[in-house]
Amino acid sequence: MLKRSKLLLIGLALVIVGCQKEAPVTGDPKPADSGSGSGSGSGFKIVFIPKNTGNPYFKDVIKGFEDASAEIKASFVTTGPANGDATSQISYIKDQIQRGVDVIALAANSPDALNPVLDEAKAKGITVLTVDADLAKNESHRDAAVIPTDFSKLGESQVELLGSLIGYEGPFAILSATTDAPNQNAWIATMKDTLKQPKYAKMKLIDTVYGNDDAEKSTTVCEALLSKHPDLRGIISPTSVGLAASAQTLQLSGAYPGGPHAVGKGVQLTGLSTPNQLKKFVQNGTVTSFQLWSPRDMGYIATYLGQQIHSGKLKPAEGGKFTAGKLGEKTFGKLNVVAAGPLLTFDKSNIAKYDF
Ligand code: RAM
Repeated sequence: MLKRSKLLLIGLALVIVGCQKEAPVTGDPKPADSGSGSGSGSGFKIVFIPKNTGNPYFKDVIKGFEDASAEIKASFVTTGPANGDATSQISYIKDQIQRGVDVIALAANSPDALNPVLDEAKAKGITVLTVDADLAKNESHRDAAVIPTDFSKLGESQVELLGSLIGYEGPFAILSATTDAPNQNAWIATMKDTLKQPKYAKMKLIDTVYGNDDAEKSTTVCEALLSKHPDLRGIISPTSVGLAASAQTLQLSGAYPGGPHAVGKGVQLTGLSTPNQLKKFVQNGTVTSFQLWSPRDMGYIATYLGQQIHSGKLKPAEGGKFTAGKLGEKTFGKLNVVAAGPLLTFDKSNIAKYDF
């Protein structure tokens, strides 16, 4: 264990150095069409507020907004807080109300802390969409939601994936985003339900920790998990930041299956992240497989949806349909939720063909 702790310390130092190389993060609004000269012809203004800035996952969501905004000649900007705290988006939403945008799309950091400011936006005639993370049990404070995939199946898919990697047996932990994150909390709840099925009776969830969608914090909590539970068989990290940081930590610790410091069969790490962030860890054997969807499609669909609701052409209602540009017809589910696309599973056999 001593060796593992020392390696973890070296790992932390490397991860911090790695993080510092990232592009500087700014909370200033960024026009999507800057430089291209296109995308603002219609006067229709849409803003996307991610959970936090500097997360590659949201950069892909933003690309989708940019693609669709260029097609419909909307003026798109993105702005957001540096961290994913429950209340961190409030001042950004207020600023956008002041700017007089037509649509505010946001990945919510809290299921309920934003209710008053979103009501203020709606009262001013702004269409409010949640994208990626919805307002669980507070859906009346937005007009519609675009979620990445069918959430009812996600928790089960993640547990099944880890189960298949560890022979459906052994202690495992969850390394999540923030304690308030509505999407991660919904998935964790369905993971816990799934564990009640007899098939998973020998898998024991022994710890749930939070890396706040921050690479450094995720590294620290992953290191702590590895040293606190030497018999750990698996980690599910259903956050793109958490999974990438954990993969780096696990690689440096050597505790992955077949690694130089693996205890028994080693730790299987899985969860949700972008293929580009995880590619090297899958190719070098630290991670066997993990999942995600297309973040870009979500932003693309939300742009078309926001425009059609705002223009009055579309009234969201369960079973109702609309056309999202090149992605074709989409249907509202319960509570005006639109699921963007399928859940994808990545491993050595297919990861090279994905670039996002
Ligand atoms: C992080 C965020 C986001 C989630 C992905 C999988 O980027 O928490 O909300 O959908 O991970």
